[in-house]
Amino acid sequence: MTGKQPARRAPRRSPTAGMTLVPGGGFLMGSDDFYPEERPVRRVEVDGFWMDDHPVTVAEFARFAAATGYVTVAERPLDPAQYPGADPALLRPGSLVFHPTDGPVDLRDVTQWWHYIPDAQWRRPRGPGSSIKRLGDHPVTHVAAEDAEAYAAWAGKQLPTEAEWEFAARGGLDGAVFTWGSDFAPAGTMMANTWQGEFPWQNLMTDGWEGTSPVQSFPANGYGLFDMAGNVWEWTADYYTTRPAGRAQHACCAPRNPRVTSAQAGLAPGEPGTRIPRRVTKGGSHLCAPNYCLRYRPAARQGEAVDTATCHIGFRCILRDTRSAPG
Ligand SMILES: [Ca+2]
Ligand SMILES: [Ca+2]
Ligand SMILES: [Cu+2]
Repeated sequence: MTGKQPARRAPRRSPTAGMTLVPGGGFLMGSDDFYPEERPVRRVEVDGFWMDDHPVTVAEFARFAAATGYVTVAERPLDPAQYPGADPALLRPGSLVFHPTDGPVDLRDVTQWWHYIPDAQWRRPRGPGSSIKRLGDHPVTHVAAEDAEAYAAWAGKQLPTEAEWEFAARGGLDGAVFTWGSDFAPAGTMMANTWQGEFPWQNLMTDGWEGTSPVQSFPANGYGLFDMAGNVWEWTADYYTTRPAGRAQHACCAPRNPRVTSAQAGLAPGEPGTRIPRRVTKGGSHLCAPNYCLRYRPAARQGEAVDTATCHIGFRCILRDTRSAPG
């Protein structure tokens, strides 16, 4: 019943067009100034790699789906055994879609703005009746971690670790709050697609976009990477733990290429849905607002259940271990 899984392709030997070289090096990972899960700031080293300069777009994902017949997690029938007591007729494939509320609400209850919409998927990002006709150059959304992995394997690429993603997002600006520096809007210029106004009801769209935006609508960072802040959250290869990768610190040396590969580490004891491991997502999205979620920063991180798909999570790929010299 699950989708055809495309064969894993041998990793490419050379980057594709639209990839940019991220030189390896050491950096300060995390932040002590915002949310607890980002702490502490610690020195981490990563090897160099090539990275897609934009999140995978709807058009790019459509080529993958057409070539392979791949069926995303959000399109697959739900297994009634996983939902004891639920009316099987209601177990329709779907995904989470954001709807603004009519006015200010208690921000602790996310079900006021997140709705499970049957038949919502990457081709219908706002649910039945919506389409991707004008969204070809927007990031693909409604993809679970497994979908991102399947695309990466088909492309002969990999998903970045959290450390690789954060190093790339910083663009060489060690310790800066944002991917472009420390001012949110330098000289009044909006640098990323986030949410301006009071979340979740007042979307002022000072940046020009209500939902996702075409990739590369905002300036690139120091490594030539677009949309590392905002637009869509991006899946990484690491499982989520509140003890982030590279946190174990030894006086002698910074951890090199740290990663969290144990799904067990991604389980959150005592929280609902604990049987589903979580992966780290990075970069924040068009739904991140200062009054709720100031996460359009390279240090920010969020744990998402691996089978979760929403209208604000996408991904991009990297390529490690190529011998090809930078052009
Ligand atoms: Ca916006
Ligand atoms: Ca992003
Ligand atoms: Cu957010």
